[in-house]
Amino acid sequence: MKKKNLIIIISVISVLVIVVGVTAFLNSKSARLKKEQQDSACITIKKGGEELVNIDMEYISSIGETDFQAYRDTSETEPESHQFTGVPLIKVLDSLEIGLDGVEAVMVKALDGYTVIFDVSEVADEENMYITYKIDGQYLKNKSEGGSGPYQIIVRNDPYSQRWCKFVMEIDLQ
Ligand SMILES: Nc1nc2c(c(=O)[nH]1)N[C@H]1C(S)=C(S)[C@@H](COP(=O)(O)O)O[C@H]1N2
Ligand SMILES: [Mo]
Repeated sequence: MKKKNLIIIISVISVLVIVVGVTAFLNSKSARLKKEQQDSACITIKKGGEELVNIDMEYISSIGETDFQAYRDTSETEPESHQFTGVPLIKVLDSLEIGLDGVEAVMVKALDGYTVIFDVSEVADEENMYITYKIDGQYLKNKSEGGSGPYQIIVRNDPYSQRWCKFVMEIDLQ
């Protein structure tokens, strides 16, 4: 082989190796950033409008996550069965030692201003209302990524999923 050809081949291979390396580096960086974003996503718990505590994904999942099945119905899709992962809201409140004495309603507020009011009896039912963060084993994406997360309140007894509050930021006991 001519020396010139060899130089060309080596140059091409070097460029490819660099491109692959840089891409892998950028991907791992964005995956790490994404994981950090996910981990630091918080929900504020309030009582009568006053902030009690801020909880993150690590705390919520440590309470004891469960998988459950529910039918998701959106404006664009027919009802479909999915497996969700989350923690019953009542368990989160119990673990924070936040009692429901004197509480009548629970107001859930989202990033986009959407607000859903639940009767306290809906919250007390452990198999009904969940703070959810995974669908079919994948973390719920943020609003900006076209998802319904990082947290979504899922109410299994609501067959139309209208009250499944997406992008949950705040839960206020009233
Ligand atoms: N934060 C938030 N949650 C929401 C909504 C919304 O606009 N914002 N829409 C509700 C309605 S009306 C329905 S039908 C379901 C599914 O809405 P989608 O079709 O917009 O996903 O989410 C519910 N939860
Ligand atoms: Mo809707």
